[in-house]
Amino acid sequence: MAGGGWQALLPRLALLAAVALLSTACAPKAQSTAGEADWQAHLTMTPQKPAALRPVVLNLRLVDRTGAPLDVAELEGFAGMPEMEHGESRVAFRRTGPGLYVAEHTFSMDGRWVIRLRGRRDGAPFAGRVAVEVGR
Ligand SMILES: [Cu+2]
Repeated sequence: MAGGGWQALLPRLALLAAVALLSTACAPKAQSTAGEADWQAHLTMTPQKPAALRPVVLNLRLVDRTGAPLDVAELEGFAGMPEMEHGESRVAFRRTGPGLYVAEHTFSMDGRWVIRLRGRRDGAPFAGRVAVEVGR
């Protein structure tokens, strides 16, 4: 094989190395906890390590500052990627018990996602977000 062929591969190898570096920058995270001062959201997923284009079941548990179930009326989720501009897709949460919500969702890409939460708590607007790592 001529040296020219090998050198032509170099840019591609450099790109692969850069992508690999980016991929390892974020550790896998199957579970996510996020919250504001007086509530928390605990997210678990099945499978634990979701991959792009494969359905995943999202189990969301909301609790107040005392750890008691937190019910949010009309809870909606919107999944987006902070580093990208392809917009958000709706995550259709439904209530399955006190403070418990479940949704099936298929993430369109591997990477870091944030699910924005929106609803009403005691008649006032509720907003939050949970982070999800997909395909890592
Ligand atoms: Cu994306």
